[in-house]
Amino acid sequence: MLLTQKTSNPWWKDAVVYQIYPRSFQDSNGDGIGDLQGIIQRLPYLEQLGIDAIWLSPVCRSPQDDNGYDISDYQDIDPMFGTLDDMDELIQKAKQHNIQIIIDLVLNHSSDEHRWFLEARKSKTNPYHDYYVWRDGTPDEKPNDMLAAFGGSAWEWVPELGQYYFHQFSVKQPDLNWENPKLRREIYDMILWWMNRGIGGFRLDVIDQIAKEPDKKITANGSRLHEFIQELSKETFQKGDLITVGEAWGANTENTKLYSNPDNSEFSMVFQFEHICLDQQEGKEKWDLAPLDFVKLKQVFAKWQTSLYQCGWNSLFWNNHDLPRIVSRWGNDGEYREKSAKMLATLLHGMQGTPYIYQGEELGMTNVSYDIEEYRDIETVNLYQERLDKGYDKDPIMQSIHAKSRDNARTPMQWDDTAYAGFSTAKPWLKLNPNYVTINAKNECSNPDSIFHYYQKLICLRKQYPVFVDGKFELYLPDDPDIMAYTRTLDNETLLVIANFHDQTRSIELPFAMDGELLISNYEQMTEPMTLRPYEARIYRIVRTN
Ligand code: TEU
Ligand code: CA
Repeated sequence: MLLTQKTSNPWWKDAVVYQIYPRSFQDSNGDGIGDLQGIIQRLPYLEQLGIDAIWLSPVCRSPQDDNGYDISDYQDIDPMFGTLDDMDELIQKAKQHNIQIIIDLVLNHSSDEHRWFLEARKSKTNPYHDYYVWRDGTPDEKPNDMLAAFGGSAWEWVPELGQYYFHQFSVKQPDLNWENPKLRREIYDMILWWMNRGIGGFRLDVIDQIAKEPDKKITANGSRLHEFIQELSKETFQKGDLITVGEAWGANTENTKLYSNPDNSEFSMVFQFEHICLDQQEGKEKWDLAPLDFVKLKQVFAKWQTSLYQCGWNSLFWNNHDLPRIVSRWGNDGEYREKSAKMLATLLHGMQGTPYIYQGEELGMTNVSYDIEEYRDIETVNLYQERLDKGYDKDPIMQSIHAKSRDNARTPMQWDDTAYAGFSTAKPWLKLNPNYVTINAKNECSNPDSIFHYYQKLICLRKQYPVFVDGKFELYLPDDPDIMAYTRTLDNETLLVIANFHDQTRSIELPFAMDGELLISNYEQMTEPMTLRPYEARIYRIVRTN
């Protein structure tokens, strides 16, 4: 794979990416678990939507302690999902549908069943020992009080060695030691091997946590982070024409200028989560529910849009496999489900950056409220037990789980209204959202006014008008409690994006006339041009002709 010539804009700037959570997308062999052949079957659907790339959550060999984010072989496919031949077939067939495959690289940690770790824990002198992060100690004296994301201490005792290993996530996800150049080289060779198979890009799991310094209790943004990323990029990504996106909960607008430097020295872009964590208060957990602040949301979007203009690049997303469904979170998943889903899509796709659609978002799929027995996610299951042990009542715990559990995003894809929603012929690994009978792809594809067709149109607009890609962002009405309004301007062309975030009709006043060509709207006819109905959204295109 050779470096192709750089045009003014890399290909991923007007691309739209679709995230697939493989175990929940399409089952092809009747075991209730989605797989690679299932994805191949659905390529025509994705081509119809108009996306350019698929980000696949991990499909490599894994004990599935964290649904594949615990990899035991980076160069093989988990039998649950298929074989390497299926993967090669997916890469090739997707290309025939003009779709690139982006794979998920989990490089902060491996599975404790990875060959490296099995070796590493044999002895302190084993050549693989230093691939992981170890500290001496005694059974009752941990190196420090750091906690793991999925509950309990971040240190796990290995009696045979008289040492602890460090894990930021589950005990089955030991952290890799990026200080070790041999480990880094081994990772680069593995990435080059994937690039040779025709991969279109990589999503890098919790990449801001690879340069951890546990003795200083530093996880994200360690002092060697950008040095490691620049080496990684140089040794691998820069040898191809890829889209790369790092997951970085610790990203801010300053370090994202490094991460997404247009000189291509790190990644194409990162996922940052400031707009997601708006309700997160200092010292509180994500489970401690707090109200959402709309004015703050606008400020955060505006800050990122403005800060990265011409010196970095944004990713645009509302959803992923770790987050609740956006229509249930910021929209209205009852009466105004369809309107609010379209409104949220309009706001996001009107901004500058590369949009990501998470499977089912294009159908307006919603959160679920199950009993605890139905949940499968390690984080949810552990959280439930941890809070019970701490003396919380069951009701508030379940309220938090209903609002925030990662399984909200992971319920099987709703294809049609038949048994198991066309997802499988057998009982799915995670319970289907009962609303699949009405909310499903079959209905959406047959209705020209559907959320699906609205997304399709937004994707077309991005390809049609360069102002969607390059236009400069400006926010209006920053303090308005209901309306988000912004423009995007490129040369003599301006896009005006306006949306009513709430369920009351609102009149608006902008410092200029609202006219031009109406490119898209989620309501049929215009009423008063300066009035927005519940969750109404519009994009106008205004061209100055002087
Ligand atoms: O997630 C990173 C992460 O820190 C959180 O999103 C985490 O999932 C949790 O919700 C915090 O409350 C990435 C992956 O996206 C996630 O699925 C993995 O479980 C995690 O890394 C570990 O690999
Ligand atoms: Ca299957």
